Amino acid sequence: MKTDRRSFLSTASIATAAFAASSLSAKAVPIDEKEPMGKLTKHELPTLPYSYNALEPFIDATTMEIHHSKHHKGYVDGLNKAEMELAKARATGDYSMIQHWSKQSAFHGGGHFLHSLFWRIMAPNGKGGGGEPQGILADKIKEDFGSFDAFKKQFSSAASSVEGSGWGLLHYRKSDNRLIIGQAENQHKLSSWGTTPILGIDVWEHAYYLKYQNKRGDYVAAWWNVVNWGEVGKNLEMMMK
Ligand code: MN3
Repeated sequence: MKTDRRSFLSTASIATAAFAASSLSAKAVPIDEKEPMGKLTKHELPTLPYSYNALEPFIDATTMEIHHSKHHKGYVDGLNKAEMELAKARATGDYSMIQHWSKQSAFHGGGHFLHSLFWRIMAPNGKGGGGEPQGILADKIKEDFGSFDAFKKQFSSAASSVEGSGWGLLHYRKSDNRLIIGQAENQHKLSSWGTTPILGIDVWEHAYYLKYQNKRGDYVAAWWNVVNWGEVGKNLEMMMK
């Protein structure tokens, strides 16, 4: 049977896939309904809800442009490639590369998910970005961390101290209805099960090095000025349902 990319993509009936708290751009593409390989999703780079220079002076335009158009694009392409290769393995029964493509899928899939979240939970300072959370999110932060200041200190510490490349994350854990601060190394390691990120800061050097060089703590401190608390609150309320 044919396994080239065109044959996978040509018979497209298009559906939008919503992915937890993040609005990932994706089209579900059936490969061939007669074949047992299942569906392929064509993941796409989401457009930013603001211009590349909108987060200045806290995050510079060049960093934003490279980060979105090159780095995030790379994760989208990598995830599409990994899922294609896994579909090919199902088609051919050749699983000799299963470990490699499973790892690639987790790495690039984590990258696509977290960057899609990252862009959405930021906004220009004073136009949705900065300030403090309101409403249910504000109450939940106070309940689970004691105060907004205590939350902010723990989150800043977690983000600043990620070993190597990774993320500082605020997760919602539905099983006991609470917020948890965590770290991720790369895009996916250290993840805990049963939690969904509702806020995250990318602390890979590509996210800040042009402007902040080695001063990751300064970048984390500046980043609070562009956090879109309204969006984070929506993510929380969606997960609490
Ligand atoms: Mn990044």
